[in-house]
Amino acid sequence: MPRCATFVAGVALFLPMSAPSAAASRTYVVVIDKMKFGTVPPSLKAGDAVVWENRDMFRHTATATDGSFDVDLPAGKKGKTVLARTGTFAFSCKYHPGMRGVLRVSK
Ligand SMILES: [Cu+2]
Repeated sequence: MPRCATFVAGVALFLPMSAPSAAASRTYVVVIDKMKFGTVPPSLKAGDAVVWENRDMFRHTATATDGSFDVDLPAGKKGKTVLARTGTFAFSCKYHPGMRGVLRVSK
């Protein structure tokens, strides 16, 4: 079956790992595919976690501009960032500066 590359490139999966609850922290997956970060979850809260899933054949990183996180992501691997603080965190890949995004973390 043909795969639509354009569609796949933009996909991010939002997968709460536990049952919905106002207080529970959640884990979201941001897929990196075809040299792009997927869509970042829109309503992150302090205490949530982001799992970065690198589906590319290239090594990437998820590196915060302010140094608050720096996740190494070898080809095909995942890495996790726990969002301890509220704020707006720009991030990019060390190796591919055109790959970038922003995490907005609220209370
Ligand atoms: Cu990269």
